[in-house]
Amino acid sequence: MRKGKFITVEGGEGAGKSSNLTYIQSRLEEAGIEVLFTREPGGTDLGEDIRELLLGHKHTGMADDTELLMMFASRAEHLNRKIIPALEAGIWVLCDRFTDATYAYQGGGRNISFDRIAMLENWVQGKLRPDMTLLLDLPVETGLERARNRSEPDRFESEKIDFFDRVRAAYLKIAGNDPERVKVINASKPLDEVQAQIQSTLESTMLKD
Ligand code: Z5A
Repeated sequence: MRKGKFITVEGGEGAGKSSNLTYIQSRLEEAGIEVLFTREPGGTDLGEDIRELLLGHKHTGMADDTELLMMFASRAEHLNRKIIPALEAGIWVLCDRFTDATYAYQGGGRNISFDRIAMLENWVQGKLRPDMTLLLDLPVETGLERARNRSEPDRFESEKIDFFDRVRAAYLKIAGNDPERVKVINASKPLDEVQAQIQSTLESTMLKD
């Protein structure tokens, strides 16, 4: 039986997930909530090994289906070993990316059909879905510009701009289809304004009672 809440944070390149995840965790903890912070792909020892294979440049020509299945292999491990036990213990889970990223990157970016992804989602997750998802949205060019000032690009960051256009469009499509769960945050604003939007969204949803 689930008792904790499951919150995920999504967005394209340079959307500011890292900058805002710490902020979200602090707001939840200030409200007296025990939070497990984790990420995908990864989150477990095995998942982090899979992450290295997925993001590194060793397997640059990896088949799209291999990439998709490895995302879900990492997720199956993460759910069974970490996410579900935490939720059952009443701990809230705050996850940096989850299955919406698969729809956006493998679905939108790589053109794998949403139906095929949904089949794996149902298999691996059963009925489990995030209670709330914050989608940090911004124009692709702005995000890439921000990301360029950081570390060496990983395998995904090395994609061309039309790939990221499809990723963004897929995220916005998901949000349009599920507005109750997915809250779109305008991430092109300065950081303090982005965090104000996040705070007011948390207060009107997860921290309402
Ligand atoms: N992936 C996938 O394909 N399928 C899946 O199912 C899953 C994932 C789960 C790894 O994700 C990759 O896995 C990801 C998709 C794929 N593709 N890529 N790349 P990741 O989340 O680890 O990687 P990332 O997207 O590159 O996240 P990141 O490195 O953590 O970036 P970020 O969190 O979005 O940005 P940031 O580091 O917080 O900010 C970037 C810069 O902008 C930084 O200098 C900040 O100081 C600055 N910043 C942030 N906010 C602002 C504002 N508001 N104004 C100005 N500047 C700002």
